[in-house]
Amino acid sequence: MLIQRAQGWRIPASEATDETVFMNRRAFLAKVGATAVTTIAGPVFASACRGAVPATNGAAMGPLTNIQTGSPNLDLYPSHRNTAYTLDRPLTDEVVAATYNNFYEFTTAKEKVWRLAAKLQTRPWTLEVSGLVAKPKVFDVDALVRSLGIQERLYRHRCVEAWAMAVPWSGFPLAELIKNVAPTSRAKFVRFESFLDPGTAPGQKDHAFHWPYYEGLSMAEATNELTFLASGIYGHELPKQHGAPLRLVVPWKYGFKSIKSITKIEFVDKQPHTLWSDAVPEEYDFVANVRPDIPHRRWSQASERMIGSGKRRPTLRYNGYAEQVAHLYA
Ligand SMILES: Nc1nc2c(c(=O)[nH]1)N[C@H]1C(S)=C(S)[C@@H](COP(=O)(O)O)O[C@H]1N2
Ligand SMILES: [Mo]
Repeated sequence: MLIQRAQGWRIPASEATDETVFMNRRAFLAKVGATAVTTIAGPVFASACRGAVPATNGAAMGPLTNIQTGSPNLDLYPSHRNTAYTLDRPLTDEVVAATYNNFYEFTTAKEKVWRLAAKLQTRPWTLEVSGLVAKPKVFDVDALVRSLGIQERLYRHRCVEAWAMAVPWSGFPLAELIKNVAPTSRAKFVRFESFLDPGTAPGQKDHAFHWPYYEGLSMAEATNELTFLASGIYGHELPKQHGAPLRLVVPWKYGFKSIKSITKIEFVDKQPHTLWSDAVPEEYDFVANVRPDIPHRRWSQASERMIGSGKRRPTLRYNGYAEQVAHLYA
């Protein structure tokens, strides 16, 4: 029984059959609806959709507008772009990114996440920061975003399943939040936790995983310049399926490290457990750095497939961020 369950939920990690990315543009447009029209006509840059997406509520409006109403922060978007972070590839279509998601709390079916995630109420939302810190605090996420301010960064994203995208995130470095809570010298790792609400998130009834989703980084990783907390994408607040109101972005690691809809951040002295390492330890380790030379147990990691275009590219060591992070693993 247990083994069968395990095999069942391993299947979604296989990228063998994936229709979305092989669908032609016209068919894809028809499927996602008219909201796509303004932004799908080529590589989408945040500047091209400035002001185009209102914060309205609802799945009925489509994948791009699946954003919680009542934002006090609309004036913050779009934010200035930090040009230190450049890409070697076009940005992924916004609609493609918004309709091809991993968010196991809702479903393992990537194309269905955005509709199911519409139920999640992402405002008001509190983030509890605790553990080995001098100044623990429960933040209101909207107030936190306003007080730290936001910038835009273009990052590559590489899922362990070998699909990849390139998107403009809006947010702030995790290091800035960390400064605010003043970790003690005993803090060696950071543990992150997502929400728990099986009534809203049916995937949390699947006991193959221990909910809520939990992840972790070393302090050196957490304070690296690249490590980012995103409140927005494509020049507006995060649609719920991307992990509103606040999600981690760790671009040199496989995507599962980038935990969505964070409720708790805890500073600890020992390496924390993580959801994927606990569920399938032989396939997902704590460090999870993008490495073309280390195959997954069931597939090669030597190349990756860009969602939307379907273009295959060689996987880059540390997802192309060796300059910023290789020293952490020397
Ligand atoms: N809470 C939570 N965070 C999560 C996941 C998840 O299932 N639950 N999936 C991860 C994986 S495997 C990937 S690839 C990215 C996908 O982010 P995106 O849907 O915004 O592209 O989210 C990560 N964060
Ligand atoms: Mo992933």
